[in-house]
Amino acid sequence: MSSFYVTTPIYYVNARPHLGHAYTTIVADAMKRFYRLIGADARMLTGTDEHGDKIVKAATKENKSPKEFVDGISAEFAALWKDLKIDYDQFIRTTDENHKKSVQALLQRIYDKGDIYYGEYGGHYCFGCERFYTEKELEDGLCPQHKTKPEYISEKNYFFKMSKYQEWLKQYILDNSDFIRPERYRNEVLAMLEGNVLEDLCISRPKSRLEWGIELPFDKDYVCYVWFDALANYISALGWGNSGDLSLYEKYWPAEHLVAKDILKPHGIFWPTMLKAADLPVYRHLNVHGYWLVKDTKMSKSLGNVVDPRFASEHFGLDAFRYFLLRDMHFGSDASYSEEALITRINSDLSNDLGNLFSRVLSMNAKYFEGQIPALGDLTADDEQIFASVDNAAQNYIQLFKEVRFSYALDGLWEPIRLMNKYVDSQAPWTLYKEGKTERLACVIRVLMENMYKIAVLLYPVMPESSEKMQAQLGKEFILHTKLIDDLLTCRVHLRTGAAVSGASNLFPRFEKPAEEKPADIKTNKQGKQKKEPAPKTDDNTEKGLIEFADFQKLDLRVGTILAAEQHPDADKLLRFDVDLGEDTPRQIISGIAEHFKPSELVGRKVVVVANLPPRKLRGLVSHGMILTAEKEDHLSLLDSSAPNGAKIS
Ligand code: ME8
Repeated sequence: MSSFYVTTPIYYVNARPHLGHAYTTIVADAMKRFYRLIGADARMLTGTDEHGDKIVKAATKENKSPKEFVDGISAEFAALWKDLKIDYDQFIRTTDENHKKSVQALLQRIYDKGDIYYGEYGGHYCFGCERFYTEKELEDGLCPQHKTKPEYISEKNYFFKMSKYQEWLKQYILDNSDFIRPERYRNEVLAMLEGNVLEDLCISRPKSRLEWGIELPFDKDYVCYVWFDALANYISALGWGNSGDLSLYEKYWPAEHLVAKDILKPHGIFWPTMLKAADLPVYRHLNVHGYWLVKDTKMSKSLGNVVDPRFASEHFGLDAFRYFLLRDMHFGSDASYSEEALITRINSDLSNDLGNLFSRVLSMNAKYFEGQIPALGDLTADDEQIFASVDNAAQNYIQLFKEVRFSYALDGLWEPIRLMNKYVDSQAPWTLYKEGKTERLACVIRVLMENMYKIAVLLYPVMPESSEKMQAQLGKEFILHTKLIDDLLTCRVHLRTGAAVSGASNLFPRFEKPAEEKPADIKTNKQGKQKKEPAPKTDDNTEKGLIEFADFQKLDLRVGTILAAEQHPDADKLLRFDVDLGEDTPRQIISGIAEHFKPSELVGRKVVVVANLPPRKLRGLVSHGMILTAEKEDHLSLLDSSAPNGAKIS
């Protein structure tokens, strides 16, 4: 059985996980599931990158030791992957003892080979990127990523002779056209290698400046540069250089790496040259994707537009969210995230096309054949066209998935889905039924079911739970085995005549577009469907302005602390808050109190929050609750409480 090994970047633990991290991890999960589906022994690695200046700074800001701090955020990543049902095999942390041993083994090996030397270096160091920049790389003297002025640092350090491998790397990329893909990133790396530009890489930091790192095996006064340490995770996770047991390494290396464009250079240049210097085979592919933007702007904490993947997946359904991410981003290019785009995609592709097909066919089958799979008869040209269209789409889908062109793969799969809906209309089973043409009716329904089954199986990597559900609705249990995909592509019949199938199907509920501003009469139910509030009953109590105790009990009032406060980017009267309500992640709350308070004076204040209001969009930002205030003679105060965060007021 062939093997397959996909990796995500190991994420920095200086920030909480967001949509961008979730995207790469979901893609890796979909790739692992895809390779399992086509019969490979697939493995997935993710984890956290925990050393370096950045982390020390973030920990100091929260008055925590680096270890205490990294444990907390690393656990948040792991918890998110659990909620998003990511099927990874291993979660590596660069503070793991085994990883440290590997990094030291790799350093020692390259040192022994003579490719690491000691020298003096002066350069422009960006603390955000944790790397030195050359004069040429700076833009107007600023770091191109962070737009901040780097610090000029001069010190003695260890260097990896990266320049020695420049020509080899260039030739390797030229000889292997999809080593780095899509092509634009291959070209970017080739451009970085034009001329004699590659400098040696500074791979140490003196302990006098930074202690939070892995000690160099050949000089205890230095720790390893965080990128050298981090990149090694891809092999240390397989036991290379730490366990003596190389079975995982031998089985799974070389890897299929997944990263976004921000870390192209370390993965496209540092890593292959490090591997080459250590006489190890380079990775199979570097798959580079673009950035998720929000309203064409980079997500950033200060803009308050950071998308919470947990909320989106809970609200819209995990599979629908996964489908959207893989379908709407053309792998390699940037894509724009918005709830409107997500809802449009769900309603058109999932509810209208796929969901509708399942629901129509299964309910007709319940009506015409008492929910049992009817027999396939003689096929007409129209029937053949359906089989051919699904088979053709399936072949393309598999090829495109291998080429990490997920959006095209899915787009292609939707052609037969739409064709099947048209086939239902043109074959008009209801007329066949009325006219008593039972054999033809049976054949039409069976043609549909067989092909719906194929689509359901193919969708497993993207929508695993829905795929299993669709197969179950067609009377099939999903069991992965090495011949599954070959059978699917070569056999026409997979279902059993007479088997009982589901009589109905409601796979993907429709969503209404979020209303802007004050939708006071709108409530959201569990599936996120919006419904009108019933008109209030006017009884005696309501006339007197009294409410029932049961009505009061509906309010979920909670104590919280404001962690961050800032002006709403698009509205003078609104402020944006992150409020800690004792939950896993702080809540974003938008409140119209900008005329009464300065954001800076609110940070750290205790507040009372209505915690069970439906999410509501205010000038583009979603508010997950309401901060209570008290007003007298135009003076607004916050409701204070000394109770702990999350305490319920009753
Ligand atoms: O760079 N859109 O960690 P990191 C899409 N520790 N993907 C995004 C994104 C966005 N807006 N924002 C982040 C590091 N990502 C290093 C990696 S690997 C040996 C060391 C994803 O926490 C994307 O995968 O900054 C990107 O490459 C990664 O998060 C950067 O994560």
